[in-house]
Order: sequence, then structure tokens, then C-alpha cells
Amino acid sequence: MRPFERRYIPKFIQSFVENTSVYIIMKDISPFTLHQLAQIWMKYQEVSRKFSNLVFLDKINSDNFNNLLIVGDTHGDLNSTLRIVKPFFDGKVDSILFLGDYVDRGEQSYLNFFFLVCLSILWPERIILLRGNHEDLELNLVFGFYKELQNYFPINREFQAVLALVNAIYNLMPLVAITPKHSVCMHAGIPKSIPPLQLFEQIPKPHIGYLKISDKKLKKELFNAFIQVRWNDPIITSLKMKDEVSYHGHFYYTLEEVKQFLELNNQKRIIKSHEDIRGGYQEVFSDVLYHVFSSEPYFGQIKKAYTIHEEKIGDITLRDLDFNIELKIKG
Ligand SMILES: [Mn+2]
Repeated sequence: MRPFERRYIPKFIQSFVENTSVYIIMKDISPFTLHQLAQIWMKYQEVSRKFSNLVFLDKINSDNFNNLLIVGDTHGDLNSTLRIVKPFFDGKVDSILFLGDYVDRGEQSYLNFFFLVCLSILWPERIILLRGNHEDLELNLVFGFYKELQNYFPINREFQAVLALVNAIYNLMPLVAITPKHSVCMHAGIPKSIPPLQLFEQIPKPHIGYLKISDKKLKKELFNAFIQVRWNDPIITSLKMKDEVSYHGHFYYTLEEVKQFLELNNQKRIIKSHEDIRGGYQEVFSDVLYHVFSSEPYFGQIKKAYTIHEEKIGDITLRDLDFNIELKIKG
């Protein structure tokens, strides 16, 4: 793969890579040119060819993911993101997996999104970005990213070009990642059908390719998995709730169903983000389902935000955004 030429990397990212002080780079933040965005898109296409929608991290690289930071929603908050990636530049973690929702709600979706996409291009075997439910133009129209892009690109022709490019990147982001410690990481959770992991591998890339599948049953199954892995929420109940529709029209899953999914796929736990959990972290189902949220501002409030640190040996740890240990999680 040809190296990503320096002139295509926006100045604020270059400054950050050279000196990871959040406060120093703020003066250098400038929008990307259309030409830079086109180069980023071309390079992202090249990088994303390396993996399907189901990423076994240790197959990408057998060493890098043994010291891994797992990050929940950052929702347009570049400040949270810059703090989160600092331990990577300081050599304290070797890799980072982001669980989606880079845009909307926060005020810097545009910079947050392309900053992360650039990092995943610069370090394709260390920085992986999954697709969340907000990596979707229809949601962006309502929750802020669309409007922000319009401000950056007031000329309609350019705005349409950037929208197409953003959408094309969304369509190549993988959906599920498996860590060396057998954590299944995804944005929201398990689809109602409780599928084998291989089903995610069958979802086309770019995702829009599902439209071309002629087998109607398979097409529906793959589409449902594509939507629900980014939308479904866990529910704490002893009842079977899998047919219960949640408030946004998707499904809830129970402890029983999580156990069934993990057993079927021979994995140990699920790590997910998506919901606005007060306090930024919750062990939803003891030992098997962990929720992490990584953006401090949310709906106009500042709240605690966390990341999860997995190392090959020892317990998994919950970290705050400055990489301080908050809690040991049995690993
Ligand atoms: Mn979400």
C-alpha cells in the first residue's frame, strides 16, 4: 500500500501526531479541503478492503490487539476523542477499537469523524472504527451532522459531494470485532435471530450491496442483522422479551439470549455502547454484557465517560478518559 501522503493530512492532525497536547493543536484546527477529503476517501477504500464486517482483531495483527483500548460513542466531541487517543500516542496502548457513533449531538462531528478516519488510515493495523447507528445520513439530517456539514460547505454542489463521500465511508465500516480475549464488540447488540457470527461476514461491503441479493429470505435476514446490531438494546428482566419492540422500533435482548449467543459463538462477553447510560459505564449482565460510553457532554450536560482496556494477561480495566484506572473487570 502506498503511504498516505503528508500533504493530504490536515494540519491539525499532523500537529496532534507530533505533539499530543490537546491545547496546542486547537489553534491549528482548520476544515479539510474537498481535495483532502477525496484523498481520505480513496485511502479509506484501500484500507477497508482488508476486512469484512466481522473483524477478528488478532487476524489483522497477532500482536497489536493484545493491548487494546475499546471506546464507546464519542458523538461529535473532539475533546473527548483527543483525550482518549493520547495513551496510544504515549505508547500505553498498542491499538484502539471504536464502537461507532462519531457524529451528531456534539458540536464537532465533522472534525471528530475525519480525525478518526485519518487515524484509521494512518494506522490500519491498530485503529479500527465500527459503524454505529448514527453513521447514517437519515439520522444525521435530524441530529446535527448534516447541518454542520452544510455550514462547512455552503455551496450545494460541494455539500452533495461531501455527503456522498461520507456515506460511502459509512458503508465500508465493519460491524463487529472479536478481541483476543474473546469479547464480541459491536455498537448496540445482538440481532433478534441470535445468529452465528458468520452471518455478519455475509453482509455485503459496501453495505448497500445487500439490495442486489436475489434470495429474499437471505436479503431480509442480512438487512435485519445490519440494522439490529447497531440498534438493539439489552433489557434487564427474567421474562423472554425478544419479541418486544423497543421505543425506536428495534428489539430488546435478555440475559438468556446473550448467554445463548455467546455459547453458540464460543465467545466470553459482549462489549457495547449506544445507550446514554448515566455515569458512562454499566455491567448490564454480570460477567457477560458491558456497556461503555465515551463522550463527556451529552444532551447539554457533562457526565462521566469511560473506555475499556483489554490486555492479554490479567483483568480487563475500566479507564477514565485520562487513562486512570477506575475499576477492574474480571477478564
Ligand atoms: Mn448509538
